[in-house]
Amino acid sequence: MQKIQNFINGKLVAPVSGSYIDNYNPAEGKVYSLIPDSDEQDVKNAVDAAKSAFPIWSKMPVDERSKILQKIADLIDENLDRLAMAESVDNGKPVALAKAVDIPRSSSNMRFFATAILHFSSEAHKMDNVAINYTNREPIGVAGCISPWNLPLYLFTWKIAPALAAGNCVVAKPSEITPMTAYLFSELCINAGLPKGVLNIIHGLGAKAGQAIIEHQDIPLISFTGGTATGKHIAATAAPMFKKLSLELGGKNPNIIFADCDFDQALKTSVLSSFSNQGQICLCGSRILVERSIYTKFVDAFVAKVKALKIGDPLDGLTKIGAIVSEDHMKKILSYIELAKKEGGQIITGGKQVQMEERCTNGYFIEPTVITGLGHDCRINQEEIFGPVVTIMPFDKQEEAIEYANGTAYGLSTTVWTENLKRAHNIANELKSGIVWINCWMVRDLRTPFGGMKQSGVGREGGNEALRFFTETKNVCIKL
Ligand code: TXE
Repeated sequence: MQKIQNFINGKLVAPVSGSYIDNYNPAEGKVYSLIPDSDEQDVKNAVDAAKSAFPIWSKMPVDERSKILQKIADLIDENLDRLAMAESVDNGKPVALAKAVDIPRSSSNMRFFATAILHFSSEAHKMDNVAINYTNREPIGVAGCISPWNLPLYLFTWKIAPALAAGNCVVAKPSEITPMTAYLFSELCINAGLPKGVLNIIHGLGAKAGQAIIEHQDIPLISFTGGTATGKHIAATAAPMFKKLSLELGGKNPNIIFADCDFDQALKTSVLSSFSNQGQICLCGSRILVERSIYTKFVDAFVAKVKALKIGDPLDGLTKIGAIVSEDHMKKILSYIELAKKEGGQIITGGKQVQMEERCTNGYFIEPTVITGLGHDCRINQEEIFGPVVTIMPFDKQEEAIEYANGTAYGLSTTVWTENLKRAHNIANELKSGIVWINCWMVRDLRTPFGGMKQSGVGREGGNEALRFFTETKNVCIKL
């Protein structure tokens, strides 16, 4: 049985305790590798290594840092098939999706920040002939980066790339549910010549290894992506320690479809925004709001397309709906489907666990599920399910659609389908979400601010937002 290793001080090492946790292959429903059950001693060793490496890395000429990070991006590209396979086996997502999205975006993340740092500038402010001010943005020290299981390498690199590019060293912890690609990434870092201690990867449980990172006094900033409840817990630990925090949390994203939309585009993209990655993307549009005059037409056409989605072995190139990431998460999603029935919803397609055959007989599979007949205030339309489950509701007026869209504790993303440009601008202005897509979904420019309002998070990632998060700002004022 393969034993994944921690990456500390440039070496792949066993956990100090010598104990390991089972790592499941969700398509087969069985243990296929072991991951370190790391604790605070492993975290201490990682922080010590990062602190020793910081003077070298933070003072290294930025184009040298950039070259090493670009080399890592090149190695990700060269290992596309191996990394995509590993991601699919570990997470349950279709290998075609990992190959088309997860892994290419991981190398883009590295390459984007490796080059962005070369153009990262700051400001000067001249006070007539009295004084000149200039703003320094300096690397901070050891950054703690904690990432979730839904887009494992994609979100792992989305955090560590700007942290490293800005000159920090990193102690990172991927999710214990999907550790494999971060482990393979360690090997690429060694091959790329990343100096020892610059990046350290600790595997293990959130409440143990993760908590030890949050609590460590020599980690002054934390970048976290995960559930809202966990984000709240992390903030409660980190805030009294005056740590700088970036929290990318959950969502309950509305997908608003007006009668004047490009119907075929809205229909096609809504299937993707509902069920891509088995609906396990915080940006998925899980609440579909349709203008009443096209409601029946949309529901009928949408259900027909959903029924045609191939649920299958994630390693089959034709599979569109793969396995749910874990048995626990599958049970959570199924419990929400039962709740939907209790709340008076109609399951108009899907709603059940899929009994697969052959290799996947014991895997975790759920039919893509569409629910109608629910009000906007019920739990199903208020709580994040994070699976292949969407609701569809009609609306009559634009104001109603906006009220429903803004009517949850979350505010991550909204998608709007309309060919009326004036309406598009007006509704974008009214929506309480950090990201608004008009006539598209998941179109991503890495320079743009990424993140949510309300309980979807604190702060923004992406472009200069990320580089400013991972640097300390100092104003120097010199008398003329
Ligand atoms: O989160 P968890 P999950 C959200 C998504 C969903 C969730 C899915 O909407 O709600 O994340 O990820 C570690 N101290 N987003 O269920 O449990 C844990 O080990 C320190 C939003 O995995 O919060 C894992 O590595 N760490 C996002 C990580 O936190 C702790 C995009 C996340 O775990 C910890 C993607 C602790 N006490 C998913 N407890 C966005 N908005 O961009 C757990 N962890």
